[in-house]
Formats: sequence, structure tokens, C-alpha cells
Amino acid sequence: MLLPIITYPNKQLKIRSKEVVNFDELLHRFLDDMYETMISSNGIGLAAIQVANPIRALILCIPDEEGNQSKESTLEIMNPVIHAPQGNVLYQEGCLSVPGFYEDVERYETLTLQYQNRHGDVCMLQASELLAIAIQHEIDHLEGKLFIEKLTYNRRKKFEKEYKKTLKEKK
Ligand code: Y12
Ligand code: CO
Repeated sequence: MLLPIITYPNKQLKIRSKEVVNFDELLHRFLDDMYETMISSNGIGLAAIQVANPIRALILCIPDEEGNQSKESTLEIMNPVIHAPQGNVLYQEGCLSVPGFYEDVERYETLTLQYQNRHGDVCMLQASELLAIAIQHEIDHLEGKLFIEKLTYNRRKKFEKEYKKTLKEKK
């Protein structure tokens, strides 16, 4: 089932999401719906709060060398914790909750992630490149933060002006 994605400036995006405690059929169905929603919107990452569910769950599917995405290669991440972040990198980010806007953001280059999978098993992964960047972007959603909050004052002002104009044009 496709879920509606909420977009900036919807205030729900500012909510700090709560720990996942039930790793049950309801969660599994929700994760499946998130996958369908993300793929149908051409996304590579989606946090639960973006579909109005304030739980600490996110999914990521980095395309392979041919640009293909699959359910099997999708990471389903609950209750993530970042360890040992290292280095810094600039990358042009986009977000399904801020459609049509892309901007360079600074992130850690590599990190270790502790998380739980859909069954509640504790897992660890080493991440670099786009995966490391996307993990940080999605974890920010769980804290109620959007990548536009990392822009400089002037760039943010420019964004607000441009975004308001696009919203008006869509009406
Ligand atoms: C770098 C890159 C991505 C992330 C986090 C996940 N972000 C996304 O998956 C964004 C997807 C996205 C898709 C869009 O739609 C199309 O390209 C058709 C899009 O464009 C519009 O909405 C007009 C914007 C974003 C973190 C770091
Ligand atoms: Co996002």
C-alpha cells in the first residue's frame, strides 16, 4: 500500500520519533508499505516520520552499479545508533519531504551503525560513501531535523523564498 509522504513545512517533521518496541507483523507490513512508497517516489531512503509514523524506523536502498534497487538489498533499520564517525564529506542531498530542492551538506565520511532489524536482532554495519551519508540524513529525520536546517543563514533564506514560490505555483 502506498502511504502519503508529508512535506515541509508540515510540523510533524519536527517530532522526535520514539523507540520501536514491537517487532511484529504490524511493523513488517509497515516496512513493506514504506518500501513501496519510497520506490514509487524514486527515493533511496525514507524515515517513518515522513509517512506520519513517529517511530525510530527507516529504510535505505542504494542503487547498484546499473542503477537498480531491490527489496532484497534494502536495509530496514530500527533504533539506530551511530558509533565511531570519521572524516567529513560534502554531498548534494535531496529529500522526498522537500521535493525539488537539492543542496550540499557536510556529513561524516564513514561510520559504524548499530541497529535492530525487523525481527529485533541487533546488527552492526560499517558504512561509507552514499550509504553513510544517507544513514545520517535519515537518522536526522528521527530527531525531527531536516537537511535544510544545516544550510548557512543566507542559503536557507534563499531556499525559503524559492520553496514558497513553488508551493504557490502548485496551488
Ligand atoms: C543523499 C541522497 C539521498 C538522501 C536521502 C534520501 N533522499 C531521497 O531518497 C530523495 C529522493 C528524491 C526524489 C525525487 O523525485 C525524483 O527524482 C523523481 C525528488 O524530486 C522531486 O521531488 C521533484 C527529490 C528527492 C540522502 C543523501
Ligand atoms: Co529526507
